[in-house]
Amino acid sequence: MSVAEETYELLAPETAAAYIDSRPELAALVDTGSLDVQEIGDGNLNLVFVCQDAAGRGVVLKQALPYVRLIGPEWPFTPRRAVAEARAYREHGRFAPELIPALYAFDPERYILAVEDLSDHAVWRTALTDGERHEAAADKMGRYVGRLAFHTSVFGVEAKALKLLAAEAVSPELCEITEDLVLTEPFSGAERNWFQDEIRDAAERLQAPAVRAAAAEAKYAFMTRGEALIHGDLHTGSVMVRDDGSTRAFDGEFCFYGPVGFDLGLLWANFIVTMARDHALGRTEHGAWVATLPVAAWDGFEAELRALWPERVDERGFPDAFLEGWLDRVRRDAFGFAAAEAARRIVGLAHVVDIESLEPDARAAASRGVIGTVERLLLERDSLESAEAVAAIATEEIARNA
Ligand code: SR1
Ligand code: MG
Repeated sequence: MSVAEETYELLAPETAAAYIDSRPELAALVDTGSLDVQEIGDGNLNLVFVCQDAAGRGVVLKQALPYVRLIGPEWPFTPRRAVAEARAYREHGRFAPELIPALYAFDPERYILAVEDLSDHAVWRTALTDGERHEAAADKMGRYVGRLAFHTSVFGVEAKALKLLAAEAVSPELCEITEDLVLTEPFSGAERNWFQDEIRDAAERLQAPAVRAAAAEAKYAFMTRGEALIHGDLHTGSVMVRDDGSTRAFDGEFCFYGPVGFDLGLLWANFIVTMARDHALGRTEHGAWVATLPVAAWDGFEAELRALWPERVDERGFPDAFLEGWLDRVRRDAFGFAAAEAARRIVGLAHVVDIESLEPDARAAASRGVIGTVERLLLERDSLESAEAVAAIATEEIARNA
């Protein structure tokens, strides 16, 4: 069935209780007689209902719309992305249950996921934008990537079984969004790109031949390197944080077998835009702390991977000497992906509040700083030897463009 032909009933706040009652595995979670339902979907794609009863028990219902919410029904989009998100929670839940929300149920006919209510958490992007610090979050998200890099790859899964899992998880429409919006359009121009007039010169530098060639290399890696079942959209708006250190990656609808460096690169890019915001607002101390996050995420990733490495299923085929080169290549990939993600947050379709909520002059300066960082990450990637380079370059470029 084509996307356009798919019809299914959309949830509304007034129908959520009846829906929960109709599913025995959900009915026990909340008292639908006293249910308060709020639609809070503020992302680009889906409906999200927080359903809480008078005793404070809750469940979140997330339903994929048959179109891109950010644009409207004129951009039809497969709701089967909910199938991918259920897969992410199920697979990643095997080895990282404390780092994602619990999946209570999945309804493949109406594309509804019922997941743990994380209302006592905040979206990490919001927390960072507000100048908050969550000390453990970057390390934990790095460890999450380390675990999925091991447990869903040739390191943790027998080779034939892995090929079948990867075949089941192909997700062409979701990948196409990333290939277009993140890895192509910031570097080639597109009608749906938008940015302040004041930064047109900087935006146009992203289309310089050497920059385009480097971005193309990142796109090629994304399209050809099916290493592990990655999250696929691990920006700071896809992470929930709580003051006690609880950190959860959610919104796994872009998961597919792709390059491990993509998840790390998205984290890095979104730290870069927060650094630019902090500089624009004169939040020196917070900015200095955010500058430590790229290394924290990388170190968490590397520590987790190294700890799991002795358990690999094919020790004969992947000797210890292989690991160092593999880590170097993942880090190099991540520089390219971070650059592409940062670029699209400035000139592409989907911008971020970190930058957009700044006053015009500050926004332009912050945007220029991010673009300068993008150029250097892409053009200097072969000489960058550690994750420290991300914040070092961003610090220089943000200050230089202020
Ligand atoms: C049209 S979808 C735009 C973006 O929203 C999602 O969160 C992904 O990041 C995607 O690229
Ligand atoms: Mg999302």
